[in-house]
Amino acid sequence: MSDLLFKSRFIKDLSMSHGFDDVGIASAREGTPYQAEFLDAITQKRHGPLDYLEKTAASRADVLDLMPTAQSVITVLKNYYPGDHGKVAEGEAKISRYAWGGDYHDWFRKRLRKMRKEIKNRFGQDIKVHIFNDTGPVLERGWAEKAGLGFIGKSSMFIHRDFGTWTFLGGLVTDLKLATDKPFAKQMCGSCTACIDACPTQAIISPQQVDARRCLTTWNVERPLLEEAKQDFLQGHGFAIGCDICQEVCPWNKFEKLTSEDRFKARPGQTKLTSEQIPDNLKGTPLARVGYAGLALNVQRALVKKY
Ligand code: B12
Ligand code: SF4
Ligand code: SF4
Repeated sequence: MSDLLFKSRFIKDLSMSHGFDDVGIASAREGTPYQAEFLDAITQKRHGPLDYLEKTAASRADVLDLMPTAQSVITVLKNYYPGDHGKVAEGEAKISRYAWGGDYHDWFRKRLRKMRKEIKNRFGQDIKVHIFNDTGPVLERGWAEKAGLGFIGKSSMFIHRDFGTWTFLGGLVTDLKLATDKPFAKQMCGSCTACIDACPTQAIISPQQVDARRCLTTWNVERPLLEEAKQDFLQGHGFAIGCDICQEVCPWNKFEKLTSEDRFKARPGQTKLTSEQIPDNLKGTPLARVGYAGLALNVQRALVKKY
């Protein structure tokens, strides 16, 4: 086995031993995937109120801006699918499945930090390793595609062959040179347009392009207290936190598998909300980010009757 292949094998085994469901490696030296598309989205202000995307655009658009000596981008993925909402009663608003259990950022951070330590112990303390999961300035879906893990669907969700769309992404940028995987070459939506047709706010403006100004998640997770969150077209869609509609209709989720991780499984009282039932303790859950004031507004807005 070549030296590069040996190192890659070590890192992949390490990832799986930490509980990730898949891992792939891409070269950091051959350009950042979807750089032009990302910059177009920013120029057109499709990020709306998510100003952090614009502030960190240089690094998102070019991983070498984040780490000039980077050689490899390792992407890990975790299936979080926790089940179905079941019957939704009058007065109940749904919570998106990503938020049914404990916060995923802590889960990823803990494992990625351990991996960083183990990589340095094995290959040298001077090796640079930058960990990322959601909040880092890295175009995670593009890197996952380049690492051969799957493809970006028309919904702009990253789709894994076995787990569909219900996955969290994260990984490591490093200056360690590694054997890379073949990028996933094919976009496998075919003629399907189910997500575009089902999106209640017409946020998927064309294949692979979500306008964050129209996506429910922007307003009911990231910016519930802003004046714009009151806009008419955002009301009455049944989700108080996030939105799963473009994923629920995706045929790639037909064979969804329940998550193997207890932390992401449904906790009592955390799959649906009513105005009277907002959990007492939000700590350590994705609901904490929204806060009590946001949650109360979101429930009301999700349940607005239009006609
Ligand atoms: C900002 C953000 C949001 C914003 C904006 C989303 C958006 N489309 O930009 C909002 C708040 C709306 C959001 C919503 C959700 N998000 Co979000 N979000 C992010 C974040 C932090 C940055 C994404 C980003 O860079 N957006 C900028 C746009 C331009 O990039 P993009 O949408 O990823 O588009 C890529 C491709 O589509 C492609 N592209 C763009 N235009 C075009 C055009 C053509 C022609 C082509 C071919 C390609 C192409 O290039 C882009 C760059 O790779 C990432 C984490 C990260 N660091 O990557 C999580 C992330 C993408 N989100 C995630 C999740 C789970 C969600 C939700 C499902 C949450 C929910 N249930 O409510 C929804 C899904 C909405 C949707 N259909 O995308 C996961 C996705 C996992 C997966 N399997 O895909 C991520 C990766 C977080 C994580 N670490 O797991 N999110
Ligand atoms: S998460 Fe909901 S609002 Fe956002 S693009 Fe998907 S279906 Fe549309
Ligand atoms: S619903 Fe259809 S078009 Fe949308 S991502 Fe899934 S397969 Fe692709």
